[in-house]
Amino acid sequence: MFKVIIVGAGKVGKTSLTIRFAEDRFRESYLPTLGVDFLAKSLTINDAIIKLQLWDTGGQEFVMSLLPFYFSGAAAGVLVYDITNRNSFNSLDYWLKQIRQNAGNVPVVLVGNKIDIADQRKVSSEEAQTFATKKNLIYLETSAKTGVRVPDLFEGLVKVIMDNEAKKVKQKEKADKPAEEEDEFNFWQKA
Ligand SMILES: Nc1nc2c(ncn2[C@@H]2O[C@H](COP(=O)(O)OP(=O)(O)OP(=O)(O)O)[C@@H](O)[C@H]2O)c(=O)[nH]1
Ligand SMILES: [Mg+2]
Repeated sequence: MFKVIIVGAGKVGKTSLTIRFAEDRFRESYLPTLGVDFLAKSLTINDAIIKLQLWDTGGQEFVMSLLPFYFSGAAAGVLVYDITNRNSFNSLDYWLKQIRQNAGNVPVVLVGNKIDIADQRKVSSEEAQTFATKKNLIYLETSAKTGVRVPDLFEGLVKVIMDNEAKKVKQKEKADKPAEEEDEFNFWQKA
């Protein structure tokens, strides 16, 4: 089971993406998340059953101060902005910093949501992709309303988590080995 934090400014569609993925439905009315909501969903990838525990956090300013505590222990982050809302894109640095400070160097997927209303777009795909590349994030655009690319988002996320976990195991193996070699090196230096 992997903990995933869903983060970003208020009203960008974090809850909507989570509900679309977990229950395949959509709500037009806006109900701000006051803290954190939890949803779990299992996925089958390469015959393995992976359970994602989704921590859907509230993005409104008065909720923000409570959040960092909830970020620790996450295996990955989903950083959401609204392609029709420039401010939500401008606040990405703030949110990324919160993730890095409290969850560490976990894989993060940047999501530009609401592409069903791309006629009101305020942030180009190119600009978002450039930001993502610079910050070492994966970028994709979704609509929680129509459901477009929502399965891709979470399936991709699981793959990224699995790759990262495998990398961690490898790094640990590597870290264990040079320690012995280092001892040997010190021994010869001393001698
Ligand atoms: N057109 C469109 N509207 C969306 C989409 N996703 C969410 N919305 C609407 O945007 C509003 C905010 O959605 P939420 O999912 O509650 O946003 P949130 O990021 O969870 O907001 P906070 O909990 O306050 O941080 C709601 O009215 C949704 O119906 C989308 O893909 N397209
Ligand atoms: Mg919400």
